[in-house]
Amino acid sequence: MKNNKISIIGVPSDYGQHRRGVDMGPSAIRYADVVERLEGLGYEVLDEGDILLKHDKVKKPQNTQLKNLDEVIEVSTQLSDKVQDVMAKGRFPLILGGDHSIAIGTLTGLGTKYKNLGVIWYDAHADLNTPETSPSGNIHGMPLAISCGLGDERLVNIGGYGPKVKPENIIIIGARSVDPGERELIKKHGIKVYSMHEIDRMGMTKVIEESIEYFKMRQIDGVHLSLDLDGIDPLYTPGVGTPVPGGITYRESHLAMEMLEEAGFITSAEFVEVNPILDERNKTAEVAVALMGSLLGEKLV
Ligand code: HAR
Ligand code: MN
Ligand code: MN
Ligand code: MN
Repeated sequence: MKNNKISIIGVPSDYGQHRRGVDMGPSAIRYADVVERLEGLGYEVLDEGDILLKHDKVKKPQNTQLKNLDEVIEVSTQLSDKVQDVMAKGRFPLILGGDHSIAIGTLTGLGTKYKNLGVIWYDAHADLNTPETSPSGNIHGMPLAISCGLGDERLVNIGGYGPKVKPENIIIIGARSVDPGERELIKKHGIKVYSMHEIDRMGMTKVIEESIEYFKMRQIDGVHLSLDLDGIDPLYTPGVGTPVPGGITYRESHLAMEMLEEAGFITSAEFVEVNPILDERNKTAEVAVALMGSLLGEKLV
């Protein structure tokens, strides 16, 4: 990576889903020595601290198809501003979640700078639900749809504009739990997906080689990696709210990160869905930090 300055932004939000504890993800990742790991690679690392969440978690009447809507809007708006500050300082934004709804804020911030952003969505899920198709009403199942301009207007237009990304600039890697409405959107909008089937058949090397070529052909002006730890097999990352068996292995994930690093085009990253309450001895946060190492240039020899 060309940028040698990294800013870490913690987003302790669990508003996008119903399991408590994912709000402790940023702490768990810091506890796993993220700053030390990246400093060890020669980066100048600035921990910008956490986004402050003002809302208290009192139960109130819910929009059942958009749970915690107001809170998600507030977190997203704050995070977007923070991402823009970090980019204005010429630093690489590294965002620590929090559940995956935070990607709405990340992409809102990034979209103010990158007009043709490529997005790698490393995830067991497609996160392409709309309020109409969502089986849960959990917004962490919607951020990719929202960022493409599909779904509730208030979410689609966060930051005063939308959409934030082009569906043709998205590559989903690791999908193995896709809802019927999401499948339709994938077909309709030409979103590129390497599900577990393709990863098994082609191998991760080919998947990433093709992804790099695809982005070059699309003439992207930046690439954001949005890595949901549930993309990896729960054997390695048990500390996630919605584990799905049959996932990407630990080594395949390192290989993917290493190849993306070699391509030299990642301009921001986020690691989400680390839930230390569901974890085994902080294993999931440690995997997250190890993968950040590979993404940012750590070599075995
Ligand atoms: N597709 C399901 C829903 O929308 C489950 C989404 C789950 N979770 C995530 N996102 N962790 O990747 O409710
Ligand atoms: Mn909580
Ligand atoms: Mn996700
Ligand atoms: Mn997921």
